[in-house]
Amino acid sequence: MEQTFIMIKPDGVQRGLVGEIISRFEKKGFTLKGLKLITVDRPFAEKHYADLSAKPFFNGLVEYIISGPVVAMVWEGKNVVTTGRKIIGATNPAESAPGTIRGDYAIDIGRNVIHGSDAVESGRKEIALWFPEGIAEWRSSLHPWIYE
Ligand code: DAT
Ligand code: MG
Repeated sequence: MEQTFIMIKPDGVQRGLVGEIISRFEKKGFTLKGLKLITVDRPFAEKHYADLSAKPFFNGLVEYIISGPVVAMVWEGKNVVTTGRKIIGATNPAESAPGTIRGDYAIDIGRNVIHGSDAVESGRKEIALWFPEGIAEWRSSLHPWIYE
């Protein structure tokens, strides 16, 4: 089954949005396969955002991600990468639809509360980076009530 890496950024943790965000993925029917609160250092954050290293906002982005603990998660389910991005909303909260996490809880692009993998392959890479210890092996007993 498809997996994605979801991270609640330091602003989401500080603002007490952890429960609300987890709840949205849970209620949708996705399965939580990995979860930890972790503060990462600069080299780690630079690795996570390596694809953006040439961007003018890269340093500010890295500063933001290392500014406090984040909640790193792995979520699993059919089309979870694409659907997860829809639940999160557009990168710039000014353009995120109401009802999405960024649309409901964020204003500035540099404080947009949450990260989600943009493709299955980048998800695989991000899960390997953030969960080198591996993730839980379990299957929800709700499976037949969520999938036909
Ligand atoms: P996303 O997080 O929606 O996948 P991204 O991968 O393009 O977006 O960028 C990663 C983060 O970098 C994004 O969540 C916020 C920040 N960012 C992106 N574009 C930006 C910009 N033009 N100005 C400031 N920060 C930006
Ligand atoms: Mg991205």
